[in-house]
Amino acid sequence: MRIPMISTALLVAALASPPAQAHAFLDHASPLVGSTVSTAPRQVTLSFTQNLEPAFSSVEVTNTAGARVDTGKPRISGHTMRIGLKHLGPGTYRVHWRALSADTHTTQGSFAFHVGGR
Ligand SMILES: [Cu+2]
Repeated sequence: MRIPMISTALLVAALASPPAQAHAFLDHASPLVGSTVSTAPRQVTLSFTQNLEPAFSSVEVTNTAGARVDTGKPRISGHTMRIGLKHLGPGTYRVHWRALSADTHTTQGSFAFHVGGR
């Protein structure tokens, strides 16, 4: 049976190959991606899969009208990026992030979270 043997060889090769080069992807966030929180958060924290280059990584938080609701410059340390928030009323907010990782690759993305009403 030659075909099963080839398949097994390919599988072993795939398992043995080094991991794909890792860019800085969003690993997790607070508030959680897509979540509804009852209390307005004071900041957004983003954790990435790689360390970030502070000078070329950024985050903005906007309301549904597109106005910024963050307090300005993010604080970046290692693989974590944080930004303060203005007082948020109930509503939907979007976090837009851009990350340059140590391997010089840029990634970007956005997600929403919701602040619930009373
Ligand atoms: Cu990369």
